[in-house]
Amino acid sequence: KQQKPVILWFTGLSGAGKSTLANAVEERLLALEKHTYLLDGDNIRHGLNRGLGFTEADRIENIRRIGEVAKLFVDAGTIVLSAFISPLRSNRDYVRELVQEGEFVEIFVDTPLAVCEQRDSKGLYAKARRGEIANFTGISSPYEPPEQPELRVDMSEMRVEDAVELVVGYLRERGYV
Ligand code: GGZ
Repeated sequence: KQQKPVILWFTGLSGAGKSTLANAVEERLLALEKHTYLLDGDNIRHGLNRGLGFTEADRIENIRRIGEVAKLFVDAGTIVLSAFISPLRSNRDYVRELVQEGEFVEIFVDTPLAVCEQRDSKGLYAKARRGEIANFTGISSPYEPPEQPELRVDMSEMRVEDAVELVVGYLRERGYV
């Protein structure tokens, strides 16, 4: 049976838990024998998008290219998981328009800034506060929360396994898995 492709678009602040959740969802989907591909900073910002920084123009180009790549994977029948801050609403909506209705599922990883900053696993928020990193999302660069995401999860209130259940449950109800 042919698999129904979709882009699972995780958006949220640095340290919100996008990559953690996307990786855990991917593991679940692989266990269900689905074809998946995870796009994240490791394989995109260090490769295809090496050279792009964090100015507004560079972020827009970053997300535009990621959207085009995600669309290619959709054409190939894959479940694509994308984990980037993608702070601009218009930018996310642009990607949504690249694919068919129902092929873009926006998942707002809505962990509060205070929690992300408190955790600060990479020390980036501290650096941003000290002015050592310019244009840092949530500190010196905007984050526009989705108005009508298909799903919303706050990783400070929810265990990863429960968030995975929520995402996979959504996909199951709609026949993606
Ligand atoms: C935000 C930055 C910045 C600035 C470096 N602002 O927690 P991380 O480290 O691993 O995730 C962040 C990542 C964000 O890259 P994205 O491609 O997801 O951003 S966007 O969608 O806005 O294009 C963070 C690190 O890169 N990082 N400088 N100034 N995050």
